[in-house]
Formats: sequence, structure tokens, C-alpha cells
Amino acid sequence: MNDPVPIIRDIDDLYPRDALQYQKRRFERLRHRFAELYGGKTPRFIARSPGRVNLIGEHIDYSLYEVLPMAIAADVLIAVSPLSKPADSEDDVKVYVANLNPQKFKAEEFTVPKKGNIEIDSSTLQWTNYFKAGWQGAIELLEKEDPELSPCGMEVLVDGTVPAGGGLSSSAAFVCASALATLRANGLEWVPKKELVELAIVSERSVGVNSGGMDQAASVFSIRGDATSISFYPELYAEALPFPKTGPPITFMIAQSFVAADKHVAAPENYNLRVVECTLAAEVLAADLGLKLKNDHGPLGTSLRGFQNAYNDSDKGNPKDDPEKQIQTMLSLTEKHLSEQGYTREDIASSLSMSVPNLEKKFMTKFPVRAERFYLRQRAQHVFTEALRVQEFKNLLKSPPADARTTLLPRLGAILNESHASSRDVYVHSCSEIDQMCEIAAEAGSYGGRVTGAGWGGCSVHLVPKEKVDAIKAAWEEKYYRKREPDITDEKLAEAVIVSEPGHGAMVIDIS
Ligand code: NG1
Ligand code: MG
Repeated sequence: MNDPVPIIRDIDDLYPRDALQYQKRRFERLRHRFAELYGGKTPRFIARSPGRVNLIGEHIDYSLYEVLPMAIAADVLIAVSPLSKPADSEDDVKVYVANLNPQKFKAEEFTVPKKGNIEIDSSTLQWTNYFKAGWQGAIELLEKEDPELSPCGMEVLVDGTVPAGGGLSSSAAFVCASALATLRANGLEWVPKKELVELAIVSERSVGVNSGGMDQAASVFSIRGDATSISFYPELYAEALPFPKTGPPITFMIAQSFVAADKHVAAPENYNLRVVECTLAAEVLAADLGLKLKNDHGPLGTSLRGFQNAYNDSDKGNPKDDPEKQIQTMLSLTEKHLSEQGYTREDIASSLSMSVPNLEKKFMTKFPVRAERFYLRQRAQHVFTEALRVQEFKNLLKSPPADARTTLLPRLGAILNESHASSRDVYVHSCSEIDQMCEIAAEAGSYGGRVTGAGWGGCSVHLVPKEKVDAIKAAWEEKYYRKREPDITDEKLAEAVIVSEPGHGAMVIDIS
């Protein structure tokens, strides 16, 4: 947990064996292009952080309930050469950020501010915003140790293989890798994982999404071969959760819908709105029961988990109940106290005994939202049932029933299906394309599947019998990809579906 990010010298153990040649060529290309761009230089090191797929526990990280993602092999690489200080201290210190794909991601340079922060314009979706967010977070961390720090310039070349807007957290991979690159370039050799994650969570919010912390934690803490169980309460904690070593292999397929989830433009009516709805559900429940919520570090200060704690601390609760029983109690309270019809701003303000402008100021200003009605009951129902599903999924992996093929795998699959139904109907963050992909996979023999990541597009994840992988791929190709895009290229098809082993978390590759 408190280990530093590993530093390695070669990548032989980093990627699955069948992908190693491809990865080696990729590293070569990065070094070659770096030399072309930056006057023949060799990068001093490469900072790397992977994408992730969330197996179960969707949209509950920001309510501070446990989630179960794993890192994937797709990642962001950042080749770095730190620059020495300019001879004249009045001269500007610059950071150059280029991408291996310059058509899509235009290079940019920025000047290190003499005082204060770099400007990040979160109203425009520029790829370099994510680098700047990681850079800024890293510098703030270093300034805690050395308030006089003057950051070095950097030459940087980025290569990412995590599909953007695809629910696999390209953004967190990029922010984590950028922060890691900046910390090391500025002299911090051993970067503590936990501090990197905590700064990356806060940094990513500066890009305009009020995110939980799952992606950054999965990107940094994961260990190759294992899922990563992440909890947020009472503080951030990650633990490797190995898959059962006996019985048939546990195989996950990840499929892109190619519906781009434009979380930035649409955040006020999707992602950020859900964060606000969950916080307001906690606030209204607490007010109704006469409880006071403490600031528990949810993205808006208070959270549903905070409501559970306040209830436990009151004379009504029973903190000695096991965790599942406590969450069951939350579910009953939700059903008893929150209305099915949804709430207007006026309804919520009156429940919380405040004015509508004060409600908006407190909960909807930093991250604005657009909505007429707020479905507090439905959102809380999803959060609590999903938290129970995570516990059941984890318990099954920790003590698997004897007959995996007839008991364990079908039950894990059923939990994924139950999660999807809740995402689709109760939390409403799936889309018809992903619903369809889940149906096609089920018909072709998967145990179960669900929308993964933020949703409204992006990816789905499916638990499948290993021998059905090809049949499921073929079914998607025929019934989804070719129908949607008759001229789809072989290359795009090949990238649409990944059968990923759990990958390794963030690393530094030292090549000096
Ligand atoms: P995506 O959009 O898949 O990176 C987002 C959030 C997570 C979590 C999931 C939903 C960010 C950076 N990440 O993931 O924290 O809330 O949605 O479970 O916003
Ligand atoms: Mg993201």
C-alpha cells in the first residue's frame, strides 16, 4: 500500500508474453521519435500508468463504497527528459508536450508559472489538460516538502493505447503517468503509490469531472494477475484480490460499443449530476431522520457512506451488525424515506431547510448540473444494492464454492447481470447499444456482463467460458459491429474486443 512505484529496467515481465514483441517495438518507436523531436536526445526515463476495467462496483466510489477493478495491459507511456535550469534566472522555464500521434493530439508547450498555478481551461477538452492536471498536482506535492521549489523544464513525448472515452480510464492513466513523470523529473526518485493516487484524484477534478477515486487507485496499485479491491472509507486502501487458482480459468472480455461517452460536455447532465444526486440523497435521508452528516471526504464533502456512519453513531443504528446487514438497513431506510417520484430543487431545499439559491451554491456550483428532477431514491437504491453485489462477488472469489463450472462462474455472471439491470433501469447510465451487446453475448454463451466505467457509452465487461471467446466475438461482429458500421475496418474490429489479463499498475522504466 505504502510502497513506492516500482522502477524497472526492462519490460520483459510487464506485458503478457504474446504481446511482448509488439510492446518492444512500441518502446523503440517512442525512443526513436523522441530523438527526432528533441535534437537527438534519449529520454531519461519513461513513466507508465495503465487503464483499468471495473469488474463490479459501478458509480459507488464517490459514495465511498468498495469497488473491484483490475488494471489492463493498455497504458499511457510518457518519455521524459528533464531540462536543466536556464542560465539566466529571468528566462522562462518551459515544458514541451508532444504525442506519438500528432494528427490527433497536437503538441503544446507551456511556461512554468513563476508563482501560482498553470491555467487549465476545463471548458475545452484539450488532451494536454490532463498532462497539466498531473503536472500541477505533482508540483503541489513537492512544494509541501520544499516551498521554494522551482520546477524544472521538461521535454515529453506521450504514447497511449487506452481508447479515449471508452470507459477504460484513459484519463486517469494519463493523469497518473503525467504526475509520476513530473515528480521524478523534479528529483523525487521513489514515488509513494498512495500519495500519487491521492494527488491524481484531486488533479483530475481540475479537468472538470467530479470523479471518485477508483481509476487512479486501480491504475497505480494493481498487481499483474490479480483484481484490486479498493476501499475509500475510513481512508483510501487497496488490496490485491487473486482469482481462484484452481478450476476453469476466469476469463473477462471487454468490448467497446464505439459510442463515445462525452463526459465533459455532458457531465452536468450525467456524471456530475449523479454525484450530486447521491450526495443529496444522503443529505435528505439525514435530515429526515434528524441526523447530522460529517464531512467524510466524499467529492462534495458528504456521502451516502457518511449517512451510514451517522446512522450507526445514532441511537437507531447498530454498528455491530455485519457490513451486509448495515447496507440492507440503508436500503430499507431509502425505500421508507425517499420518494419514488423524484425531487425538484424546491422539494430538496425545503427538506434541508434552506433556500434554493443556497442549495445551488452549496452543491451545484463548483460542478454545475442541469436537471429538473433529482431521482434520489433510485440513485441510493443502486448504490446500496451495488455495494452488496461487490461484497458477494468478493466473497465468492475469496472462498470459491467447490464446483466452479456449475456454481461459481454462473453466480458471478448472474451478479454482473444484476448489476447491469440496476445500471440500466435504476441508475440510468447505460445506453441501448451496450444493453444490446450484453444481450448478444448472453445468447452466445457468456455467464454475464455489464456496462463498465462511467457509462452512457464506452465499454462493457463480460465473464465468459474460455472456450466461448471466439463465438462471442463472432456474434458481436455479425450482430453489432457490422450492422452499426458496414465498412468497419479489420483494424478497428481487432481493437474492439479485448480479452485482457489483469495487468500491472504504474511503473517507471529507467532507460538512462
Ligand atoms: P470512467 O469514466 O470510466 O473513467 C468514472 C469515474 C470513476 C467512477 C466511474 C463509475 C473519473 C475519472 N472516473 O470512470 O471514478 O466513478 O466513472 O463507476 O471520472
Ligand atoms: Mg476517465
